[in-house]
Amino acid sequence: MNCANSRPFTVLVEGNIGSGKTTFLEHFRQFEDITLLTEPVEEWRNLKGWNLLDLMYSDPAKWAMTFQAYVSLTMLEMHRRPTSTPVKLMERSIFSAKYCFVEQMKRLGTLHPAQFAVLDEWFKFINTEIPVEADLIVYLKTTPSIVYDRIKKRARSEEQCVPLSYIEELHKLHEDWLINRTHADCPAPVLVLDADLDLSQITEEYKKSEHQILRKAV
Ligand code: DCP
Repeated sequence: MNCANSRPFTVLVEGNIGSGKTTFLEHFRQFEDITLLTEPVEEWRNLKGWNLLDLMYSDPAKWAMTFQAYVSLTMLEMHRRPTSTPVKLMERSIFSAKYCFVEQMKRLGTLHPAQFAVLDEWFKFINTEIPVEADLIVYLKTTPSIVYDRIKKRARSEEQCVPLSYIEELHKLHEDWLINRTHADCPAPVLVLDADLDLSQITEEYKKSEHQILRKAV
């Protein structure tokens, strides 16, 4: 099906670090007529040979701004990427960058208020001037201690220094944004899934979202 003239039904997949966003997207690879845009972590790990993710975790005060500026650019590129399918599934968004990660870094003081102000102006400009479409947010809700264990197990080298408290605060920011709705402009309705379940049970949970996501593709 070619949707060159109509915009795709756009789903943003959100949740804490290690909540299974990539696994969720992979579940939808079996279906036709759906574009999967996984998060560009590999681009963040290799920008002209520089590992920005590693620099950010190694020296946050120095590199958080650079990292988030690049994340915003790569997320915006994904939001704006043309697709020929009627459904587009995206891992994360410019919104979680702003409401969760940049907010967290401001609160921790790793972003100087002046750096935060610059990023905030970028977000405001994007929000008002550049169309960023979202029709549904799938929130993979988790318990911080569970994702903390997963992060330790998957052993992505850059994340080994991340403490449980960081994951707990990020969890609260996701909850504030997607459940408590503390920001006026939540961009789409939110479908909450239990992402604490382990791999043997999670497929059944993912299936609960198929109807809402695929309704435009079938
Ligand atoms: N990150 C960040 N700021 C952002 C987005 C991500 O600091 N705006 C960091 C947090 C992680 C890494 O990038 O160290 C990737 O985090 P994600 O939660 O986006 O992706 P995961 O790979 O953890 O997703 P999942 O395990 O749910 O598939």
